[in-house]
Amino acid sequence: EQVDQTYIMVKPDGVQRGLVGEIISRFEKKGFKLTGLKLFQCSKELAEEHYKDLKQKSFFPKLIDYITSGPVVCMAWEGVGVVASARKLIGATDPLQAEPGTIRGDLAVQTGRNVVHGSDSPENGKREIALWFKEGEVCEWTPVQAPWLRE
Ligand code: YYY
Ligand code: MG
Repeated sequence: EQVDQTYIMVKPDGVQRGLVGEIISRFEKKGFKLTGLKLFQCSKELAEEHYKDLKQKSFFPKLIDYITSGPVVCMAWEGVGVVASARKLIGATDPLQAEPGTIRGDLAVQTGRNVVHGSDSPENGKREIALWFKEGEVCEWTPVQAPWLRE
């Protein structure tokens, strides 16, 4: 099968609330491979580029203020089906609609403070990883557990 990459980001509220370890754990325990990880204070320009498809939305200025309000944790994750699976692990955009057991369903209460981002397509996964990580910041490696996760 096709191996995909997704960009996952703990938003500033997740960092401030001490949820970084908990959120990383969800993807780690599932069995996906971490290939990039850093704490990072992003610029307004980078936040606007990341969310460029939402530029016309009324909430866009508030969204940019939120994302730039403190450090975020940037992650690249790899695996078969990782993009769609990560979206399921994250849950619905509105945390009150997100199922219990999902990150947003368990850890958040409002759309404007929904603790985590996940790419919505393999194409956007690649685009967002290239946007948030510099050359050499993403590692290719083979976890020892690989043969115990997939036949
Ligand atoms: O992919 P996802 O994060 O679940 O939602 P998007 O529709 O891509 O919106 C990105 C981001 O924008 C969302 O996580 C919170 C914020 N937002 C908002 O503040 N108000 C809305 N009505 C919709 C989205
Ligand atoms: Mg989105």
